Amino acid sequence: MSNFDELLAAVPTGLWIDGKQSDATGGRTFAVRNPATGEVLAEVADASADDALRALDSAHRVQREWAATAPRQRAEILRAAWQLVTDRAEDFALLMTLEMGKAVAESRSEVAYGAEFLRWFSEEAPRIQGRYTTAPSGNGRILVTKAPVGPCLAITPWNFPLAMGTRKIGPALAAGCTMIVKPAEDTPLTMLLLAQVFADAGLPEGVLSVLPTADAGGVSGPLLADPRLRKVTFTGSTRVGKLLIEQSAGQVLRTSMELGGNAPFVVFDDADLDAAVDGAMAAKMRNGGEACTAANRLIVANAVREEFTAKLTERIAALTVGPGYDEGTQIGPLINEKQRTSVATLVDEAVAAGARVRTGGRPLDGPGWFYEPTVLDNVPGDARIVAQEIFGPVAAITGFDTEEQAIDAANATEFGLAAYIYTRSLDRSLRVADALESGMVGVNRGVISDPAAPFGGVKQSGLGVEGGTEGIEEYLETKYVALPL
Ligand code: TXE
Repeated sequence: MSNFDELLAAVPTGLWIDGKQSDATGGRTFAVRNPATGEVLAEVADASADDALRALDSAHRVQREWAATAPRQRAEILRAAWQLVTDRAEDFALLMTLEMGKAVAESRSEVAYGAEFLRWFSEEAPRIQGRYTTAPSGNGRILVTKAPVGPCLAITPWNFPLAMGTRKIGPALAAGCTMIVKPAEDTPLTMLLLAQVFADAGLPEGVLSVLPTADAGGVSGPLLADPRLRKVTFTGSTRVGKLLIEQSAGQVLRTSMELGGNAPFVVFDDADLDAAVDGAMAAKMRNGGEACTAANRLIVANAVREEFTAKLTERIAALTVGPGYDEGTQIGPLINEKQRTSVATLVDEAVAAGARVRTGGRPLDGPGWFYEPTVLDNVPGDARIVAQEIFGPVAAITGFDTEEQAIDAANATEFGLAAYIYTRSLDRSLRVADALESGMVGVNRGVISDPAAPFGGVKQSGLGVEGGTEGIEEYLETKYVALPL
């Protein structure tokens, strides 16, 4: 662990307020653990409601000045932060693997992906534009400008500890908003290191705060009730998203919600099956299945179902499971005991209802929250594993006969984030993509996230999008100024 110890010793463990670390009220701390061993990695400051208001004082104090900073200067700070994250990619990757568990190769990809939101939005900052036109009546001119929303709160999950932060921080800072981040209690270290990197990149004090806490609601509640906060942006469960929407009503806060998914992965009988298996491996097993875009339901044409299932089973059974920091590891542990129990229960229930285990199907003994990579076939349509997010390395396969049945099955969920279709027919891919009730559709592609594309869901998967030219709009208000002719 020696290089890990060195890395951990260099990461801030205090609250990040006013451009520096500070203790939490009363010196309270909480433990961050390595999910591969259960060992404590660090004791981190545990923010209270008072600490939250201290961060908001600071964000509010500098908001106007930050909004007035030249877009080019905001862009240069974001670009410098991208460069520093890129220079320290290996530190970020190891740190994420330590606190989140994922295979270090996946952490490295996340660093590149997560950092790119900073570079992408650095390029968007100087391109914020309004419009100017003559009223059709000829009675005046219309000036439409864009203004930053104001101080924002970001609540981020543990599954992508860097990227779920940067895709909120990037557009917020580019737009001229200040931001307070409440990282997930399982993975606060990555965000604290990012805060330090932003300070090194020249970000003025107070523009970005980070509040680790073991009491998420105790920190977010007072912030959402304070009229100085103008927006909350959240990635996490639909349950907590709904709660935050309710709590946002008091101040009529703007909200962006990236909530749970239940992605269908539809394989038609004309698909290139090897490509579909590759795609399913990426869409299902990436990040150990702990992704909101994960292929939750593999819906496969009955004509090719056995061939597809056999090929996928062979690949999944061959995955190497272990601590993420062992270079050969492909699947790390789940984040914590609660998540592993949740995965195990969904699998056990499905099997009791008639699903067939093709490989895996059990938690692994020993320390850490490991679960065997699993394939389930013949999953009954009414099993809970089909209705809710699995968030683990479990592929659940069902069959269909007609295109209409496939579309109906794909849409039979209250969620609507990602969907995937595999077919060689261009007509079918466009027809089905139109019919799917989801914010994103991958056609013959198992990985769709891209900082240059709008990421977001419909139905109970959320509100708003992150990334792309659209992503910055979430942090801008539209203002109309009426002028005489
Ligand atoms: O999520 P929570 P959990 C889904 C996935 C997973 C399930 C539960 O299905 O199995 O959610 O995971 C903060 N007020 N996703 O329990 O609780 C919390 O501290 C304010 C999908 O980890 O939603 C963390 O920062 N904040 C997802 C964040 O919410 C609260 C990613 C997410 O945690 C809070 C993660 C409260 N009362 C889980 N309670 C995705 N969309 O990618 C918790 N939080």
